[in-house]
Amino acid sequence: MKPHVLLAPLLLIPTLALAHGDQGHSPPKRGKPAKGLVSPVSPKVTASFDLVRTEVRREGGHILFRQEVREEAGKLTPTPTGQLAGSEVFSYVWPTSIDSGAVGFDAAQGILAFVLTAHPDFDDTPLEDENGDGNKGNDGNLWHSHWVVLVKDASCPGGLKVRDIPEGTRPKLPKTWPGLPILIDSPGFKPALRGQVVEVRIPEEAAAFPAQFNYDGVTAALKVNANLHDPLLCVTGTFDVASGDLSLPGRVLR
Ligand SMILES: [Ca+2]
Ligand SMILES: [Ca+2]
Ligand SMILES: [Ca+2]
Repeated sequence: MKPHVLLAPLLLIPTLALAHGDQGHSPPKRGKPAKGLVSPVSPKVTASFDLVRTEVRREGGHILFRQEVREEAGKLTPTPTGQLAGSEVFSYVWPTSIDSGAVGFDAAQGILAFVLTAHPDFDDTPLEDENGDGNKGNDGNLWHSHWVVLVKDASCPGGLKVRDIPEGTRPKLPKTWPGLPILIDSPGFKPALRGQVVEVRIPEEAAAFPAQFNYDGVTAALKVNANLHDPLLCVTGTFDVASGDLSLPGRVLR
């Protein structure tokens, strides 16, 4: 069944870019320091992508990335198309002010985002067997984690893409880079999606996390280019944005 969802283009990308350039200097959101980003129920948004709370927290040697949605976290995944080209990806996204160098890419490559994705038409976790059947290449439909570097691209419907690796170049890549020609990492952190909650715990030592950073919460759809080249993976639109304006107002809680 084709999901009935509302997708909005990322019209406020300049704000996002500005927030990134000004990383670490935004004041905490007044009045809500202990709760992360609280966002309104959005009846027009599919319940499983309707963000009501987003937070990042330091907890017992881990960084907890957490989102609460209206209900049925993780329920909706893309309709399979049977091929990689033109296939869809659904995602829970935490864009951050963390430098791309912190997870093993070259420094200053764009907006580093922690992302959970599901996409039934391909597998990009060649080191992980998420469904436990002995085959590491057949479980892209199950929610799994990535780091991605997002940059602007006017040819994408949502105005953003996962940064491409131009042919003939050899950028710095994390050890768990899955081999796609884009700045994506498949670090294997196991997510939990149940009820209203989407969460992942990342060991502090798994990345060079700064003492403090900014974040936002986004639920979004992406699409693999029908021609399988640059831009390979476009953001096509958002379901919901925690801050409402992609200004990355979140501060890490403890
Ligand atoms: Ca909402
Ligand atoms: Ca896999
Ligand atoms: Ca498998």
